[in-house]
Parts: sequence; structure tokens; C-alpha cells
Amino acid sequence: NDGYKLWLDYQPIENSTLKDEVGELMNGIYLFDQGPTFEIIQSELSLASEKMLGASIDFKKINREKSLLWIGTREQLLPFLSASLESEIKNLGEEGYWMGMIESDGAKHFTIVGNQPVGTLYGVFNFLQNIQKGTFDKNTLISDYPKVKIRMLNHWDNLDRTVERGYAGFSIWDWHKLPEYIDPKYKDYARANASIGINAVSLTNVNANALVLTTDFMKKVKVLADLFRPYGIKVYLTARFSAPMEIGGLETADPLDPEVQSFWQKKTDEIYSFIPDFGGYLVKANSEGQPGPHEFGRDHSQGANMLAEALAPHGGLLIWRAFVYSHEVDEDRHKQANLEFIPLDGNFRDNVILQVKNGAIDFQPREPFHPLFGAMKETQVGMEFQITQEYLGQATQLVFLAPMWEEVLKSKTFRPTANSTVSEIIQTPVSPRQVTLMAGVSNIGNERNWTGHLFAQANWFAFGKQAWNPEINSDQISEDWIKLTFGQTQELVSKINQIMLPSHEAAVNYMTPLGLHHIMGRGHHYGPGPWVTGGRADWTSLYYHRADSLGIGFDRTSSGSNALSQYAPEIANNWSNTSQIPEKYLLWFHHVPWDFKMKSGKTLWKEIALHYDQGVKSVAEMQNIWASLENDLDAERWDHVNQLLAVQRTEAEWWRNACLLYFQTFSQRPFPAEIEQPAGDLDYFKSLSFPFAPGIRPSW
Ligand code: BDP
Repeated sequence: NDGYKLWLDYQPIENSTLKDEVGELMNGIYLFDQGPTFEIIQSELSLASEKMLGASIDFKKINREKSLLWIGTREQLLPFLSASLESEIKNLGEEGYWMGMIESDGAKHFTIVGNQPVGTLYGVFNFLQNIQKGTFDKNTLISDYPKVKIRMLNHWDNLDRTVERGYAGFSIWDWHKLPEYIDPKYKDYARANASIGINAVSLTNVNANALVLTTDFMKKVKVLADLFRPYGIKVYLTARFSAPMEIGGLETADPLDPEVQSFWQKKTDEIYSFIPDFGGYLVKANSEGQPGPHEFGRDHSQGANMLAEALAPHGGLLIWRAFVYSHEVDEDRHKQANLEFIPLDGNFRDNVILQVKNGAIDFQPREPFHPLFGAMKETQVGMEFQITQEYLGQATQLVFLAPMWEEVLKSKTFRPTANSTVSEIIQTPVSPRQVTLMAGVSNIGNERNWTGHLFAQANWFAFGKQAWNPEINSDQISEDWIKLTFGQTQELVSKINQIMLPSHEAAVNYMTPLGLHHIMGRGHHYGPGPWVTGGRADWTSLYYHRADSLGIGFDRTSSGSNALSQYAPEIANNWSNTSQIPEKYLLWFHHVPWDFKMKSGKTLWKEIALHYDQGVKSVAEMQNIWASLENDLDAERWDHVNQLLAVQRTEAEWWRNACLLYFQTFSQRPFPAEIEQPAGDLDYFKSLSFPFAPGIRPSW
């Protein structure tokens, strides 16, 4: 088992009662429709039946009245639905589904019904997953619908197939061979996404190349869009703001210039002539050297609206990223997005969504939620998570990200209402015309198991599940993923859960405990680099940890950068007090003396050291648990993970030793006796160089 089949590798049903029950249902499936999505449903059911029951289904022979399993859309099933059930289903929205028993002429049929074919497809995947998890019961009614409208993967894939911050090989988009050659992987990719409810993909890097907007590339993109459509997935592209100059022969990209506007209108019309349901553009502008409206004396809303206007007649969306910080480092980077966007609130067109990273710095192992959530009253704000583990161990570490995302989603913002949470904000359209969004930066590449580390598949899976329902608990996701990936044995599930659920906290401990952040290696971001200095200040580590002989941490209270004031007063007041702020955020907002007394009664220095050491111990524990599973799992996957856990252990020790030895040069205090004493030579750690670390932007 090389991991290619992801969580969709249907296994024979072992429980004989369940097997009989499912066998009976599968023996007579009546499909009420035949369109492209129903063909996908049909082949999924055939595959599942062969794998789970060892039986093939002959759809042609099936008689509607005699069949036990009915699958269709609400419209087709109308004659069999009571008025109240019909309206209940209708209320589930375009992508919602319902399943349960329906009676017709005295006979009962287990029925899966969606409002649209894609809802039915989601229902079928849910049905099959429940069987695989062993939780299926035909007498339990299930109805569900996605709580966020656009559930989107952002690929940071370049046209030359390198992937920015990608750790799973090259891009799966083979632009060279498209449009003629269609890699079978594209369908498997779409199927995997549909099985977890992902309905949108942006194909290209946010550090964009204008070439993707040329006619030749449109033909290639069209092939993917056509393939993805029956899976309910819309395609988006990243639009380089200076494209009118690069591929349009214009001298400017000023959004108020009529020629520029007409370039984008024509370009957009052309895309829609190839792809009538094209999703829209995703734009990174005036950030990290990307071109944007500022070059032309215009603001973000003027830039976004110009593109949104070109998309509007086609129903397209313009997704504008809030990850901006100016070239001159004059303000704490933490503050810049709020400073730039809050004054523009109310200026954006209805079809603009502002895509905001979960935290204000940059996908750090742990960040407090971004203060833009709750701060914009009239602008639709969407979430951007990073599934690829740029700062979280890249391809060598097992870090289950769902708990981190859950922490952010469940954070109270106290705005716009006293009970608001991030999750509620991203689920709520600002007006009936606006739509909600959750995006995740993809961790997929052309490696055989898709994500490099087998357990990184769980992060792709988790993203889909959390985008579908931002209120879901991480342990439910991990349990489902484990059952679908490895099997249902209770002991197996519980052991793997004990590895996955604490893995994020473990990484935070051995990398950046107690609110430390941005202390990784320069450029590639691999491994520790708390000593990184020189060059642009806010790309160095010293700028963030500010360690000195007195203490450590970034003062973001009113005596420092005052970034804290960008949060609701309930948070700002509470967190400005070192004894009230949750300790996990302490050094994010405060510069604290080395002897500061923590809640445990220990000094800050001691507590930092204990956290680093605990991180390493947690990885050792993960290794032990995995080792105990050797006889319960197939050798190929067990060995892959076992080897990577050994690498993770080495890397965790490297982080602990390098960071503690370095911080000790400021604290001048001994390491606590109870920890494994950090060993090694600081100069040696500093001298390590990784010129071929993966996933670096090619121009860096
Ligand atoms: C940072 C990455 C950089 C991305 C940037 C972004 O280091 O490669 O281009 O985010 O989100 O995390 O635009």
C-alpha cells in the first residue's frame, strides 16, 4: 500500500451483519438520473461494491420498484416525497443532501437525495464513508449541507511545475502535456476533493505568472475545468496585477485607466468563452514584491473592484488577499493588514472576498487569530489556512493541523457581537449577495502518495471537513481519517489518535513555545534559526523574539507596537496583562523578564526550557506508539512513517538544542536539571546550510 488511494481505499466489510445489510442495499441500486455526476456516482458505487462486498453491480437490470437503494435529486424524487420532507430537503441548499427511508406503494427504499447532482454525490460519499467506518445504520436519518459556500484549495504551483512551499514533489498540473494529454491523476484528485466537499481550486501560485492568462494556457485550463465540473469543482486562477503590461502590451496596469479596464474585461470574457463556470481570480498584490494598485497611486479596493467588475457579468468572484506588508518596515508587520484594509471597509464590490490568513504574521506554528476577523463590517472576509507545512516540519514531520485550525476557528472575537467567533464570521455572508470562503494552501504534489508524508493526507482531509463544517471537532476528524485510512480496530484508532492529536502541541513546544514565532531558518524556513539577522528586519528572527539580557518576547502592548489594540477591547485589555493572557500567547505580545513567574510557579526561563524538552519527549512517545503498531499495519506504510518519525525526533532535538543554547546566551541561566541537557555547539548549528531545501520560491 503506497498511499495513492488516500482515504478512499474501500476494504472488505468484516462485520457480517453490516455486510449483509449493505449487500442487500447494493444489490438493487436505482439511479434516477444519468448525467455526468451520476456517472461518477455509479462508478464510485461499483468500485465500493466490488471492494467492500466482492460483488459487481449491474445497473441496467435494476427495476425501480424492486430496488432497495434509491439515488437521485429532489426534483426526480418529488413524487415520493411528502410536502414537509420536500421542503426540509430544499432548505439544505444547492449542495445539501438527505438520506433515509422512503415508502412507496408499501415498500421501503433507502434513499439518498440531493438538491443538485453534486449534493447527491456528497451524500453517496457520506454513505460509503459511514459503511467504511462501520457506523452505517439504514434507519438513521442523515441530512447535511456545507456551512461555507466556497471550500477551496490554493495551489502555489508554478507553470514550470515547481511548487512554492511544496514538499511533495512537483506540481500535478502537467502544463507541457496539456491540453492533449490528460493524466488520469486529475480525476483521482477531483474525486478525492469531492469526497471531502472541496468545491473550488485555484491552480496557480499567488506569486503569479501572467502567462496563465494567455489563450494557450486557457485551453489547458479548460481541460481541467471540464474534468472537475461533474465533481462540483470550479476552477480559479491567480491574476498578476501587472498582466496588462506583461501580456497586453500596455504601458500601465493602473486600475482606473480605461485601457487597463478593457484589457481585463476582454481577458475575462475570453476565459469565460472557454470555461463558462470559471470561478474567478485570486490576487496577491503589493505584498512581498508582487505588483499591485499602489504602484499607480491607487488603493486595494480600487485594484480589486476593477477586476471584480470584469468578473461580475459572468458571476465570477474576486478573491483579494490581505497578506500585505509594505516594503519599508515602518510598522510592526502584525498591524499592517488592519491599517491598510479597515479604512477601505465599505468600498469593495459585492463579488470581492478578502482572504485573510489565520494569523497576522504568517502561518506560524501557533498564532492568535488575525485581528481583521470581526473588524470589517461591510467586507466579506474569508479564511486562508496553510495545509502545506511550510513552518510545521515540511515533509518530514507528522503534525496534524486540525487542532490548530480548530483553535483559531473557535476563538472568540467579541466583534461584531459579544458572542462572535472566527468560525461564525467566516460562515456568515455580510449581505445576501455575498458568499463565504475557506481556502487552504494545498500540500499536494506528484509524489505517489500525493502529500509526501502519509500523515499529511490527514491535513488535506481535515481541511475539507473543517471547511464543510468549521464547528467540527478535531478528534472526530482524526478518528474518521484513521478508520478510512488504516481500519476500524478500536485499539488501532485509539493509538493513532494518541499520535495525531497531541502532534501539533508537540511541534509548537519544540519549535516556538509560549508565543515565540518566526525563528526558523532563513528563506527555506527549514529548521531552527533564532539567530537569523541582517537584511530586511521583519524577515529576521531577532525582530520577532527580541531576546536580550533582561528577557524575551515582542512587546505589542501600548508600551510597544500596540498591535494588541487592533483586537476588540475585551481581548486587548485582558491580554495586555501578563498574568491574564493565555501563556501560549505570552511572548507574542509581551517582552518578559527571564525570572518572570509563570502560572506553574516556575521562572519563564525554566518554563521555556521545559516546553522545548517536552516537545522532544512527545515525539519520542509518538515513536513508541507507532513502533507498537508494527504488526497491525502493512509494512510499506508502517516503515515509511517509522523512518520519518525518526527524522522528526532528530529534528525536534535539533530545534530544542539550537534554540536553548542560543537563548541561553541571553538568559545566562543554567538549564533545568530535569530536562535532557541540550548538547552541541551553537556555532555548528549556526553554520548549517540547506541550499537545496525544498519548496523555495525559484527567484529566492
Ligand atoms: C509565506 C511564504 C511565501 C508566500 C507568502 C504568501 O513564505 O512563499 O509567497 O507566504 O502567502 O508564508 O504570499
